[in-house]
Amino acid sequence: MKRLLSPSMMCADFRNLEREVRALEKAGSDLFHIDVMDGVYTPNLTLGLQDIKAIRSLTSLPLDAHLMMVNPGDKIDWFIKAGCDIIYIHPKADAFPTKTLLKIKEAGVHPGIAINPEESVESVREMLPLCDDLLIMSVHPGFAGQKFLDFVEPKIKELVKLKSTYGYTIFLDGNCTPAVIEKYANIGVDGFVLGTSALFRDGLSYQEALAGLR
Ligand code: S6P
Ligand code: MG
Repeated sequence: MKRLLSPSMMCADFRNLEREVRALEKAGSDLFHIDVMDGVYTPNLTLGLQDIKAIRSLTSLPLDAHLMMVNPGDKIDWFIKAGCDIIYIHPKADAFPTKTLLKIKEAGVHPGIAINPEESVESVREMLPLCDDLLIMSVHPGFAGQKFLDFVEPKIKELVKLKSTYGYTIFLDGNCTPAVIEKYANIGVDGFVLGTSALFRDGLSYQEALAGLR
């Protein structure tokens, strides 16, 4: 099965966004991961609507927006209109997460949830039938360059087992090194967010890095 590779755009060189998007697309990216942090839900402030619109204007590849913000339901129309193809919310940041997921679906966009390291399968069970995509966090949301939290492994395996029941696609986000990608692709994870651990690092071109990860 093809591994889906999604560069994390917060790690890209924003001095020349157009060059980055074109180079990543040419190198074989499958989609673009866009981390939206509001400085309230997360101890960091990153990309926003203007960045999404700029990236949207540069590529027709799918955009997956990872909303790390409080009350995403209130603002979901913004992200739908900006042209996102997958929208992940953090369920605990939303008063009515299932309402938001249904709204995303109704708009013809793929709904997804991001599951933090300390959140169990049970805590999101009701949402699984409503999701097209799951983003399993292997670090705490907020920063690139963190260490992989090994205790998430049993949860990843449990959610992989439930794939045939619910039909979702699973992405892993956080410290996805080449070794992590190899290991979890073999277990059944479909896609990986690529940050400083596998793609945005010195020594390898995007072309070489992505070819290696395939
Ligand atoms: C973290 C964020 C992620 C990071 C990505 C960075 O809050 O959701 O998408 O951008 O994990 O990757 P790396 O390889 O630097 O950990
Ligand atoms: Mg992310």
